[in-house]
Amino acid sequence: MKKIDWYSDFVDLNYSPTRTDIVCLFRFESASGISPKEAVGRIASESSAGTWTTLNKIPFRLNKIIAKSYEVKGNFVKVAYPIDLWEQGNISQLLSGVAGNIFGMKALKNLRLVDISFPKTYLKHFRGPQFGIEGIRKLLKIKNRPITGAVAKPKIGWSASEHAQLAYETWMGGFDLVKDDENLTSTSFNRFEDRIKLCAKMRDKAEKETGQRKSALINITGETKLMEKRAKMLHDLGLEYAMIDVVTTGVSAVQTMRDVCQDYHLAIHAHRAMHAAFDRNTRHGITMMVLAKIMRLVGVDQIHVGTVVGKLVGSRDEILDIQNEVTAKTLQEKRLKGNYKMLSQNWDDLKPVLPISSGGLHPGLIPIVMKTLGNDIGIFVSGGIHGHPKGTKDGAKAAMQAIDATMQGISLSQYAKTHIELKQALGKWGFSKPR
Ligand code: CAP
Ligand code: MG
Repeated sequence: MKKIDWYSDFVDLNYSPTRTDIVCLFRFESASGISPKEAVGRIASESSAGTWTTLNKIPFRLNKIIAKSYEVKGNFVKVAYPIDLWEQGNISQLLSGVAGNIFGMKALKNLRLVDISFPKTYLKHFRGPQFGIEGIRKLLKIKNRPITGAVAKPKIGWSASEHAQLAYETWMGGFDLVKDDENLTSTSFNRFEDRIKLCAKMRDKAEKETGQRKSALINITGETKLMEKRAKMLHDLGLEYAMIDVVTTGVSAVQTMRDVCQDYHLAIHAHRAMHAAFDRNTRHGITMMVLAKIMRLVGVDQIHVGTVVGKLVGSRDEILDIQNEVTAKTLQEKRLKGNYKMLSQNWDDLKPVLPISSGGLHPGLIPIVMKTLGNDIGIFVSGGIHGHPKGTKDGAKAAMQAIDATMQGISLSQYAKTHIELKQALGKWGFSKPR
């Protein structure tokens, strides 16, 4: 067996991936003194079966499982990974490979995992979304307008009963969903057990009074056994969703909860708090698109994708790519000015995930969000309703009026002439973008 040269043997520009390879797209910057070929050899080596030095003996099968950097264009490299490198259904192990040590290699100044393309033979070991967009719309009986939701604000501070009251006002203002904030799980003044009982009661009251379906995204985030216990409590109260902070709990915990939520018929709302720790720097880390793809694979039903115009970072282009990735059936490879942006992906029969646009929104920004992302989304307006001059219920009404106006193609200024709550919201926030 030829001695493996640990780096150049992981580069084969004549290689073309088989239909069972997993392909990763990286953007890399070599450290000084390291050629691009050495850099891409190290990326493929360290993320598959190599090490930093040649070894006295190597397994006979090594050549069959090593990754190959096979296409280099500028700062972009595509790496193909033989499927036998990966344990079926184990997404944590995949990330330990393609998103592990390589980020710390001294041979690279920066490295960004831009996209991963999963072959059918890998997809088939994952459940994917239980409900998907169609199932969510059926659950809430909302045919084609955006699904609406709001977080009780401030994030933390209300007692369980105050929280449930705020939820009631939000539902009575016409919103479909109320959501716990990402850092609200259970506190001495707002215990999980108390909050869900009171929210379930207020939800039934709001449904009776409005004749509309209402639900709550209760944050079950915590240790996995605790999340399982909490999911059962939600199910026993007839609530339909479990909210999980998918980054802080970890992909394996989400995988476990996907199975649990199947048994309890709970839709999963994925909050992505902490994602900006690794996806904000465009030269290093992991894109939100990769995280969103993994969450579709594992099987969440709703996921935050950004707003473009709100208070948190996320360019229009990036957010549209993420939205496409979680909703489309197949995606073609995409390049921008010669730079790779997205690999092709066939999602087979994995259901689409509802993209949630949230963060710094108020009624004045709703038209631009709908113009950018369409109507097959969730629009979450939180501070933007609780900060309404006349309070939460009128704030929710104002946001619903902004959606109605946009669905009818009427300008907000025109619609506000006959809708006081919208007029008051525009009086406070206008069409301003928060920072
Ligand atoms: C929004 C929010 C959400 C962000 C998360 C907040 O509240 O509750 O967590 O939307 O960002 O805590 O900021 P506001 P993203 O509507 O009052 O801003 O959706 O980008 O993941
Ligand atoms: Mg929040």
